[in-house]
Amino acid sequence: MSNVLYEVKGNVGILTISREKALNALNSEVLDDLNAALDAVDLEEIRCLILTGAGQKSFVAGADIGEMSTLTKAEGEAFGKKGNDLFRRIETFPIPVIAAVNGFALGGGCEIAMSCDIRICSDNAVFGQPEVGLGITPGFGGTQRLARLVSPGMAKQLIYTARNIKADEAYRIGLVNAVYNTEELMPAAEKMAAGIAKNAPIAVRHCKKAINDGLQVGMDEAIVIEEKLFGDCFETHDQVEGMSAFLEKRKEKNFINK
Ligand code: DAK
Repeated sequence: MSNVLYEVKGNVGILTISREKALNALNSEVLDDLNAALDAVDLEEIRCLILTGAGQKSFVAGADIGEMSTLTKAEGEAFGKKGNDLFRRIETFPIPVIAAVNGFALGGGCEIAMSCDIRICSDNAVFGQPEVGLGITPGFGGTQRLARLVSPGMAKQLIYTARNIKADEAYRIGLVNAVYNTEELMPAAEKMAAGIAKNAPIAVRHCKKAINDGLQVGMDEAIVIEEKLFGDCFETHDQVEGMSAFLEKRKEKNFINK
């Protein structure tokens, strides 16, 4: 049985990591199931994804410590690559991915949340990179993404001390965009996703690509990336539709993802 549930609501897909007995910890099977779930996303229809964890206690409590405990060097590298490939796939997935963090987001859990475009969380969420306390480094991109998302100094403090932080501190340092009561988290995620899904899909995808790719290079090169993607929009139906709606003072827009 799959450890990942996939539900579609309108143009929004909801991926739920469902391994509640281990607080949704990521073992190889969960990583495979997440990959398979992403394969199943119909990019013609789905315009935004939400990633969350089953239950009200944990988003993802990390990579599976039981599975990792007996790995050889070669197996450790292979496990790291499997996770990194998946997380990079989420990060570069053509449509936005919102992490709805509903509890523990530790180690690999914090790392998978950071590979998403946007993070929001419940007020019982706990974030941290506890790896050095286990004798390892973060292995699914934590050293890189945390330093880019918050600040190098704050990332170093959190990673070196292995200290967990609560939702309010995660909000204060900019790791999450907003904090909600547990019962308000998914409605808020769905509302945000629907707000994204109603916009011109190709334009939204191009924005994701422009931001992601632009952050990898200097400003002169970054601005050229933006120019090209901006230009591409003028070959789309949805650019004509969006601008016509404005000029005709029409509220309803018929974006067709073309
Ligand atoms: N792995 C496996 N099982 C886990 C788990 C995890 N990360 N976290 C929780 N569980 C399991 C527990 O073992 C327990 O199972 P049973 O004993 O019932 O069979 C069940 O979930 C419930 O957990 P607790 O009984 O511990 O629940 P509590 O409420 O008391 O505590 C907790 C919740 C989240 C504070 C605690 O479970 C905890 O500290 N969990 C571990 C958190 C953690 O350290 N996570 C980071 C893992 S390290 C790499 C690739 C990846 C990584 C590194 C390198 N390369 C290959 C280079 C990533 C590393 C990590 O993510």
